[in-house]
Amino acid sequence: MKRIPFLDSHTGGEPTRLIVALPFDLGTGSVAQKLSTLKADHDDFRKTVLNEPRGSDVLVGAYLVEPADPTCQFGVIFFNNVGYLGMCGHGTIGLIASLAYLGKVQPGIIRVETPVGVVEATLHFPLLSGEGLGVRSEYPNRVSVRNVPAYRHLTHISIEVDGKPIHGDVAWGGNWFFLVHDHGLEVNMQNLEALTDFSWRVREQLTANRITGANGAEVDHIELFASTPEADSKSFVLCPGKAYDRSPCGTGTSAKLACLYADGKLKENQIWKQQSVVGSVFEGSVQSVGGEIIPTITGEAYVMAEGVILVDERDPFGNGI
Ligand code: PYC
Repeated sequence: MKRIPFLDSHTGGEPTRLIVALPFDLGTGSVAQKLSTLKADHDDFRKTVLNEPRGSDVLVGAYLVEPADPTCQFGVIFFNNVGYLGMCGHGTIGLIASLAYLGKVQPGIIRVETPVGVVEATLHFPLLSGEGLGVRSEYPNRVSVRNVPAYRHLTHISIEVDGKPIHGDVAWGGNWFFLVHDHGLEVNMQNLEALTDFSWRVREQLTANRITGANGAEVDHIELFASTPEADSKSFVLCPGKAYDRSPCGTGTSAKLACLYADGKLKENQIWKQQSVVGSVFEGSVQSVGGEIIPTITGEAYVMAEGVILVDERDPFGNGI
């Protein structure tokens, strides 16, 4: 029987399953090189950790790995039910809150190497809870993530879905996104099936029309926006494995902020509140540094389960379905 400890958290409703100690060696290269080794030699482990019957399509995984960049304390590789992510905003917030729960980090700045670059997390000092009673929360869980540079790659691209034209921008926020406003759908929990179905067809149209990110990269996240009285914008984000993001999506919000800044609709350091379809909110802002747009996303994560994955060698579905 193989035993693999894990820690689950959620960030605005979106789960992150953290594996602190991988049961195999990934060598000494960069985190991007470690990701190549994972893809080539250990993809079964991703399915073991995340896929049914043990996991579900909604789970996002995080492997804690050694960074190669000497300025970083940690490296991380995020993954989902169908593959790997470049970066993950909700996942980084979940990672840092989980490390705080484990006593591995203190409030302050924590640099993390990802396959697409270094991100800088700030673990905030815990808020006083209990209205002036002076009771400190158990572990700090509010985290700001200064992401990799975000940018808009293509503007106002027209595609047809169900015979109707819609428009969107292709933007990078650590993953590739297609951001749509004129979809005509209500963004709420009662409409999840229609939102999922529509977003999937948008993705198929992007593929059919060869609309890609830089260097032919697949645009595998679809973001539909709507207005809300509770934030600056509300969004539905469809992830590559057809699960929707319960959080406002950190990399998706980063892509959105880059587009807003490019359109002159967001100033440097102006706070933008992005709400998810489940109602959770991230705060975001951008800074322009040397011609690059650097988004920062803030949110809270809560640890919610710790346990041990058991892999029984006799189990035909022990490594996932
Ligand atoms: O928060 O960046 C994010 C994210 C990507 C996929 C799911 N969540």
